[in-house]
Order: sequence, then structure tokens, then C-alpha cells
Amino acid sequence: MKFYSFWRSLASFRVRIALNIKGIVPDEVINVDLMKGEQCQPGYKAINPQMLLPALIDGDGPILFQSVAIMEYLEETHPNPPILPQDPRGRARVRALAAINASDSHPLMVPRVRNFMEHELKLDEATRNKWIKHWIGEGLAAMEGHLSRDKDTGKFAHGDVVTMADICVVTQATGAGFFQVDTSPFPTVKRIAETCLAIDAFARAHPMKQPGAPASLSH
Ligand SMILES: N[C@@H](CCC(=O)N[C@@H](CS)C(=O)NCC(=O)O)C(=O)O
Repeated sequence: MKFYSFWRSLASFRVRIALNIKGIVPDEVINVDLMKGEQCQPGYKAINPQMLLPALIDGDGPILFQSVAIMEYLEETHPNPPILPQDPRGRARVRALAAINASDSHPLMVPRVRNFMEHELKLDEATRNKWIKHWIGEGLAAMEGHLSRDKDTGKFAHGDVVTMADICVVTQATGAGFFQVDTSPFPTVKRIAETCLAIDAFARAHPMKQPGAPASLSH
């Protein structure tokens, strides 16, 4: 198994957590430096034409791409321990909570969007940061709205067992930390993220624990 990843990539973080929960250790982790634009080089474009991380090659391939599809693949090929509940309503809720981060909030702050704002739209740094913080905040508020009112919320996002929803709560909260968005107005999200990050499978997957990560982050 080959895993294409980068320390700062939150989509890769999602997959790293899922791999750790399931006890899967890729044979090779290939670093694609997003800050140097390596995702756009022909070598990686040949792997993933969308030029986004992560990508996973299991056996002979073909490549797996899109973090949620990869997590679902891992769930189907390595069902234990599960990261989705068994009942259809529960599965729908977990997938929907995950989508707030993976489909709606995180895609608005990735490098290609930030680069377009900077180089094509000529937006200054303050305006770009306003955009990013706004959409992170919207994602946090949406998660908090559901998690704080739903009776299905427990120790974790869905009951007392870790699911894909928790993975995405953690990457949402971590993204907020990257861009100095205060999570204290979102106490349920904050509590669940902190509970998860105390678990080894989450803690080991953290961006700041990956090879190449700086000692601290300025933004
Ligand atoms: N929906 C995709 C998002 C992938 C994505 O945007 N990855 C970012 C890093 S977290 C990336 O590779 N960005 C490169 C770029 O924007 O140029 C997924 O969940 O896998």
C-alpha cells in the first residue's frame, strides 16, 4: 500500500486517522509538498489527475482518491473496528456530519482556492484570510448546531464510539487552529475534538506530528 500525503493536508489527515483506527500501516508514505506545488508536477498529476492529496494505491491499483471515498474503501475492506454505525439512519447522520467538513467547509480553504484568490483575483492577505475564517466558522457553526441538539451525540459525535464524523470534527477543528479561528463558541465540537485527539490513533495522525512539519505554525 502506497499513501501519498503531506503533513499539512487535512484531507490526508482524515485518511491517516482512519488508517490508524483500523491498524493499517502503509508500506510507503510518499510526501507531496503542497507548499512547493509538487501536487501540480507531472509525476503526481499522472497519479491523480485532480492534483489533490491524498491518494492511496492498494496492491495493483487503480489509485484511490478523495479522502471520504478512501475512508469508505477502508471501511469496506477492513470492517473492524467500524467507523460507520450499522443502522441506515446512523450511517446517514455520520456521513452528513462528515460532509460538513469534507464537502462544504474544507474545500473552500485549500491551496488551489487560496492561490486563485491571490494570483487571479488579486485579493490581499487580509481579504483572503477573511474568506477562509468565514467558511471555517460556518462549518464549525453547522457542526455545533447538529451536535449540540441531537440526542445521538454522545461522548463522540455519534454515540460513544468513534466514527467518520469524529474524524471530520477533528479535521475541522484542526483547520480552525491553523487559521486562528477560536473554537470556544462551539463547545460540543471543541469537546469532541479534544476527546478524540487524546486517542492515540488521532494524536499520531496529527499534521504537526508528521515528517516535515515545522515546530509551530504561524498561521
Ligand atoms: N475533497 C478532497 C479534497 C482534497 C484536497 O483539497 N486536498 C488538498 C490538501 S488538504 C490539496 O491537495 N490541495 C492542493 C491544491 O489545492 O492545490 C478530499 O477530501 O480528498
